[in-house]
Amino acid sequence: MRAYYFDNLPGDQRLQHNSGKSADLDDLRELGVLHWTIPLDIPGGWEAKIDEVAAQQGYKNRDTMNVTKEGLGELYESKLKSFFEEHMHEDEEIRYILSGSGFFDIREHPSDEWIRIHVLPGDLLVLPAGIYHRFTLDELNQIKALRLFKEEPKWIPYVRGPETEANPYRVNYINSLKGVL
Ligand code: KMT
Ligand code: NI
Repeated sequence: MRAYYFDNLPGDQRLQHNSGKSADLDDLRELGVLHWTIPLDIPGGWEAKIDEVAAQQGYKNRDTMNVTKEGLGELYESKLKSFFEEHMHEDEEIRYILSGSGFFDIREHPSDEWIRIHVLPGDLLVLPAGIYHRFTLDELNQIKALRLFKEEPKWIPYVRGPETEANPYRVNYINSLKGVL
């Protein structure tokens, strides 16, 4: 995992867009974003380690998602488009990267700047409910991720707008940040 501020320049979303200003785990933690590195070749197996974190965090359900042309079929273009539209969820977005790579962009609050997180195999990333974010593949054009869920996934992306500002999960999120500032 490597994180930095997005350069906001137009051009292919799959390129790095590195402004040159880096972000670290503390910056992410202040935004409620959690990260663990669990190498795929860890002794005892990554599955056991994921089970441990899942038990501790209460992640009861999981599935695997393969974001490639083959994996998504006719949904490919529309899925990629909706992943990259700025949105929030009423649940955490929990991803363990099994192969490939990609970029999660998260909005810093209150600056509203994008922080770009490059995820690689072995990264476990948790975005809190209510955070504005988006996702894109990088130039490798493929990522396979384990998705973990606390409950049944209420997997609705709410595109940022006046309604999301009033969404109770968004309001809770913003209030939780005030507690740590
Ligand atoms: C999402 O919801 O944005 C995704 O699942 C992105 C692909 S998983 C790395
Ligand atoms: Ni999302």
